Amino acid sequence: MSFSSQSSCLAISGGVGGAKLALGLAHMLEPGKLTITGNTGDDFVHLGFFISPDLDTVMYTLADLNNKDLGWGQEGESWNFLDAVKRMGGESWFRLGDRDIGTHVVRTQMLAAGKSLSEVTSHFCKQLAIKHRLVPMTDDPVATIVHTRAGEKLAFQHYFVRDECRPEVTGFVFSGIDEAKPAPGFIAALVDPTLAAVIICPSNPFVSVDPVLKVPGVMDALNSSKAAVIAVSPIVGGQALKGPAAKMMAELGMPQTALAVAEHYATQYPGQVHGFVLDEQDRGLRDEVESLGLSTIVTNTVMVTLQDRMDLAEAVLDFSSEIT
Ligand code: FO1
Repeated sequence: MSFSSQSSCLAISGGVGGAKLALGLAHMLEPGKLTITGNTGDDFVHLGFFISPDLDTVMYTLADLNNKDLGWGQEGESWNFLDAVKRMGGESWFRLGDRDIGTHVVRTQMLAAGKSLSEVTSHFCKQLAIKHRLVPMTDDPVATIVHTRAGEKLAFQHYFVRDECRPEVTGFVFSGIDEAKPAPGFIAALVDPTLAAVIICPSNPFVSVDPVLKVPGVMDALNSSKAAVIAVSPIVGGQALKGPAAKMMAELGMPQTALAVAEHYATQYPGQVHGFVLDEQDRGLRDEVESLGLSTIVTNTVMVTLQDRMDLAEAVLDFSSEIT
């Protein structure tokens, strides 16, 4: 069954992996029918700039400005600012490209002038002629803190970029989440009566998806919705497609498998996630995932080309129509 043109879809995305599927969905759905909610737990202030890496990765991807080699930042970057900072003895571990800094300067100015992160993101999308809605999970400050075996509590970008994910993790805290409210565009998408599919993109379940789903009010809204909630595994053949998800799983004492990702969603959000998408390489896990109570499809989830992104988007949307 194919996804009805009257229905709407909400995608939940972290950075690079999530943005690939978000782009596929943007090619398959009319602008009014897709909202993409980005994780903001990775956001931080660095060198005086307010940086929102996951929103920017999705935004640059939708505008076809993304750096295809790095996965984050803009295509055709130069690094004069960073070199100058380094020369003056400043912090250069977080690589801010000259073009990318334009985004951070304007965002920082607009936030200081009293605009919300939602307003800034919507303004940027207009400037870049992005037709689909991209919204933060919240306009309130939420910061992912990584707890480590050595006892340190690291701000996310210190763990991820500065320390290159080396510290062994023991858990994650989303500081500020209890006081956070879903951003207006996020809640509007959740309560939209035409919402038929919520797609959890193949992003890191612990540090990209959990912060979004744990914003107070999100689970209640999902509970009241008739939409099919479908997660796409970011683990394929025992490896993370990008980033430290598999390493984190090992350190948290979990098997490094797509099945363990499905278990994570099934136990963290009982009854709330209805479907799971496995890659062809993990076909053998299908029965075990289904025994968790999740309907399952097996398809190619490794997105190399634009066609791969669109094919996966189509498969996931069709799957959502079958399980509602
Ligand atoms: N990731 C890196 O691995 N190294 C960097 O120097 C880096 C800089 C950077 C600058 C702007 C931006 O929007 C993202 C950037 N990222 C960098 C990516 C980012 O830290 C992560 O991909 C996400 O936070 C995880 O989704």
